Amino acid sequence: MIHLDRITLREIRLKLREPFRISSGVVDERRILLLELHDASGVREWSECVAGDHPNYSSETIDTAWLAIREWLAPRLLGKAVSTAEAAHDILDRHICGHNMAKAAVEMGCWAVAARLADRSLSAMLGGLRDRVATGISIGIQRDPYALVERAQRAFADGYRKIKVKIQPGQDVDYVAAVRAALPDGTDLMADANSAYTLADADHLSKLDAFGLIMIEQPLGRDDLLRHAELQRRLKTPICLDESITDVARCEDMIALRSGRIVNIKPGRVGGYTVAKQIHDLCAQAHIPVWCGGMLESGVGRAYNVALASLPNFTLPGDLSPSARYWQQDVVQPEWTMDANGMVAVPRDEPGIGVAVDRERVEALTVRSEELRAPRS
Ligand code: OSB
Ligand code: MG
Repeated sequence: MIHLDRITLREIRLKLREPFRISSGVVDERRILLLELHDASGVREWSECVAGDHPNYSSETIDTAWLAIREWLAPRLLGKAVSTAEAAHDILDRHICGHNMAKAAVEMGCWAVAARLADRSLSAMLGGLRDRVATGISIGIQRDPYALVERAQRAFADGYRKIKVKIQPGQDVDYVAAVRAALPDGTDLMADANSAYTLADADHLSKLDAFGLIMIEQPLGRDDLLRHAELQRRLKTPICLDESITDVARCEDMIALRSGRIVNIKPGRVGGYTVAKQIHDLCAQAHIPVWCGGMLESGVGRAYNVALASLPNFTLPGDLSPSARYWQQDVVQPEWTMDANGMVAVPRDEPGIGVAVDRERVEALTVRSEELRAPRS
């Protein structure tokens, strides 16, 4: 039984080592919402809400998530006994539209609390099998192709097993061509457009077919499954959907319409682990490979992504870079590291999320906090 009696919300600010630019905006300091869930048994665990500062990736932001958790989500669980984290998902989801990242932060925290109560790792709790996961890097849009090549070559030398470059109109074909020419043959390379194109760009996008990309991620609009299907008919390169896949039904639609051939699963985007696992299982049945995306998480959110990526159908490297790629210093110990073969170890021998949060550092970085408790009855 999970029986939460308190949830602490905190906003911390963490400066990225370099600004991260995608087609819809740039981040140089991450505003991060951390949750600490307190179970009546005395067990505590941390979780992270992946929403950003601005509604450019989805409609959510850290501020809408804070409101949703305080006003609608936390009150549904606080003071109540819930049998499993899946049951917590159903309680959070019922008659509340959207707010997936807010729901996910609470629901995934319940998974970690349940894992602690069972003295198991998050990975084991989910049914993960791998003890190491393959890691890719997501490189933001750079000033010019030379800067991108330099960045990609450095990533290749670091051992990353997949290199993803962000693109947008005007910074696409030349950039990808330069990177492809600079990397050894056979390097797994892909591009992510974050919805920057329309179907009118199909001929232009088909120029990317010349570079043997393993996929192009989310070229068109979030709600554009039909147009993605049309674009996929016109491209050799497999389309991978990210923003579009917000629940199991959207993934079924993608498969039925042939809007894409690969899925990026971000647990935050789909409301947590329960749905992430369902999408994983659906894709496994349909022979659709999946990989775990990232949202520039701190070491707390990264723990949840690494555990998810240990499930069997995560057959492609995830956007799971080590702590040092993002931050001067992470908020967890040990920090997340990657070996020279681009693998990150899954902490399968540790209960719960598998890393310790540096509480003093979190305190020092906190700009606001709020305690949520069960309403007195
Ligand atoms: O589209 O995958 C994306 C970061 C913020 C918003 C959207 C995306 C990303 C990334 C970052 O690509 C991946 C990472 O966390 O390393
Ligand atoms: Mg993406």
